[in-house]
Amino acid sequence: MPRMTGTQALVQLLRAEGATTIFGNPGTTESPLIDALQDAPDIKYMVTLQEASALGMADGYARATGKPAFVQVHISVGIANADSMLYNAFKGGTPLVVTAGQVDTHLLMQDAILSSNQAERTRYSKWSAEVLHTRELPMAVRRAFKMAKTPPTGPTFLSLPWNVMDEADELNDVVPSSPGYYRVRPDVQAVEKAAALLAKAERPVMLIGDRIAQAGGMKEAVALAETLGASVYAGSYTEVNFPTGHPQYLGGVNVGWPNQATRNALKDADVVLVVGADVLPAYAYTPEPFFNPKAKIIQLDISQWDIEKKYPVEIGILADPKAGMAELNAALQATMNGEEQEAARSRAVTAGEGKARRKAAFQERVKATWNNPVISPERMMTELAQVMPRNAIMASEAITSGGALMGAMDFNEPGSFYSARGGALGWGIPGSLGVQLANPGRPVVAVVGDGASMYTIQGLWTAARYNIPVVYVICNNGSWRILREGMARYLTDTNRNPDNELLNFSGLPLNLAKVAEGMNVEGIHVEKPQDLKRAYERAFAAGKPVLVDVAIDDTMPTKALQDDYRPFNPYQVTR
Ligand SMILES: Cc1ncc(C[n+]2csc(CCOP(=O)(O)OP(=O)(O)O)c2C)c(N)n1
Ligand SMILES: [Mg+2]
Repeated sequence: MPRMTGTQALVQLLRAEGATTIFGNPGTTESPLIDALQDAPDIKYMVTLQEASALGMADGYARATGKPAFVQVHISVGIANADSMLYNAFKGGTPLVVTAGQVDTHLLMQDAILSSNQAERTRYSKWSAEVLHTRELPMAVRRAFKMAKTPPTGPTFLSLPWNVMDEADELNDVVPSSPGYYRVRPDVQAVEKAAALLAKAERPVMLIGDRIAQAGGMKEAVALAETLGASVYAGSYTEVNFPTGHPQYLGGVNVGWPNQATRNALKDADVVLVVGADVLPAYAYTPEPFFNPKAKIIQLDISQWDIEKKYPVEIGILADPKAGMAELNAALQATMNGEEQEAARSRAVTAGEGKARRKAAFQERVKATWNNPVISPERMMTELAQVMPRNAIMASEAITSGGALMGAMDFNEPGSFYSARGGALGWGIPGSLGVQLANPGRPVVAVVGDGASMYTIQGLWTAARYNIPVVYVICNNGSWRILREGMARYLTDTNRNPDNELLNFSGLPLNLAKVAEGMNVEGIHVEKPQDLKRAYERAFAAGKPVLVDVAIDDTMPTKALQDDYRPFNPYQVTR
C-alpha cells in the first residue's frame, strides 16, 4: 500500500477531483497544505484577504463551472468570517467543499487557542465532519465532494487537524468521487396526473427557480411553457432559468416584500406549476395568501425538502428538473386536444402583449430620466448595455438598481447571468472573480451596490493580484436604499417619518474609485451623465480589472411604495 501524509493525499485528491483552482485565506493551522502546494504548481491557490471573499469567489467559480470548488479558511474564526457567504451557498445550493485547519488533536482536550468544535458549528452545510485519522482522509474528502455535487447541491465542510495532515499512513483509496448520474426521471403516474391537470388549466402560471439552471434545463422549461401557453414568473432568478427576452417571461415576483404586482401575477392562476424553486420565501409577513385558495399546485423539483414545504400540493414530482420537464412536456403534448392547444396559443399571445407593455414602460422611464442632471439607474444600465460586449457575462449584486438592469438587458443564454443569492451581502465583488476565472475567454461585468461592495471590498486586491479582468460597475447612491424602501413600506399608513438617517451614509458617500486605487485596481469615478459612456468603454478595453464608480440618483418614490403595500404593522393598531 502506498504510504503518504494526509496532505499528500489531499493534493492528489484535489487533482483527481479536477479542483486545481482553489480559494483561501490561510492561517498557521493551514500550514501543511500551503507548504505542500510548493510542490504542486498545477494547483492554483487564489489568495484572498478575508474568508468571506474566498467563499464568494469559490461560489462564483463553482456556479460557473458547475463543479464543486474547494475552499480553505482559517480555523474557527475564519469560519465565522466565511459564514455569510457559506449561508448564501447553502441557501442557493452551490457545491463547495470548505475546509479549515484544526489544532493537533492532542490539544483539543486542552481547549487550545482558536480551537472549537468546528464540524458542529458549521451549520450551513449539507454535511460536516472532523477527520480524526489520516487513514480516513480519502474517505472524508471523497464523501465531501460527493455530497456537495449530489442534487440538491450545496456546501460541505471538513475540519482538518494539523497532525492528521502531517502523519503518514498506508492509504490505498486515494481515489476521487465517482462521476454523478443525477438525471433522476420522474414517476410515470405523477407525470400523467400532472399532464391531465395542466391540459385542462385555464389560467396556468409557471413559477420557476434556480434549480432549473443548475440542472441545465432552460430549453426544457421554454418548451413546457410554450406547450402550456403559461405566463412565466421567476421565484428566484440568480442564473438563467429562462430566457428573459422570451415573450412569456414576465419577470421575477417580488418575494422579499410581497407587493400588489406579485399578488396580481398569481391570484388568478387556477394551476400553478412550480419548478426548481422555493415558493415565495418572503421576509415581510402579510396575512393574505398569495394564491387563490382553489388553485392547484404542481411542484417538480429535485429537492424533496422544497416540494410541499409550505403550500398543499396536488402533485409533487421528485425528479431532475430537466428530465422531469422533458417528460412532462411530452405527456402534455400527447394529452392536450385541439381546443386546449388553441387556448394555450392564445394565452401565450396575451402574455406576450403584457411583456411588450412592460418593455415599453421601461423605455418610457429611460427616456423620461435620460437628461436628469444626476444619472438615473435606468440610464446607467442602458448605457452599460450599449457598451458591454455581446458575449459579456453579468455578475450582479445591484440591489435596488437590479430592476433597471433587468429592464435594460436580456439574458437568453445559459451562463450569461449570475447574481447574489441567499441574502447575505458581499457576493458581487468576489463572486464575479470566480465567474471570470471559470470563463477566461469572456468579459465579465460585475454590477454592485455601494453598500454591498463594502462587505467584501478586499476582493479587489485579489483581482489585482491575479490580474482578473472583471469590469466593476458600482451603483453609488450613497445609501442602503433598499432599507429606506423597506422602512417606507413598513410605515405605510402611519405618521411616522420613513426617512431615517441611520439608513443612508449621512452625506459621506463612499468614493469607491479611490478605494479601488488603494487596492491596486484602476478606479474611475463618474458623476456627469456625459462621462459615463467613455468610462465604460475605457474599462472594457483595459484588459485588467477596472472599477467604474457611478454616482446615481437616490430619490425615493415613497408614496408609490406605500400605495402598493399594506403591511401588518404595529403602528396601525394604535392609529
Ligand atoms: C451581511 C449582510 N448585512 C446586512 C444586510 C442587510 N441589507 C440588505 S440590503 C442592504 C443594503 C444594500 O445597499 P446597496 O448595496 O447600497 O444597495 P441599494 O439598496 O442602495 O440599491 C443591507 C444593509 C444583509 N443583507 N447582509
Ligand atoms: Mg446603495
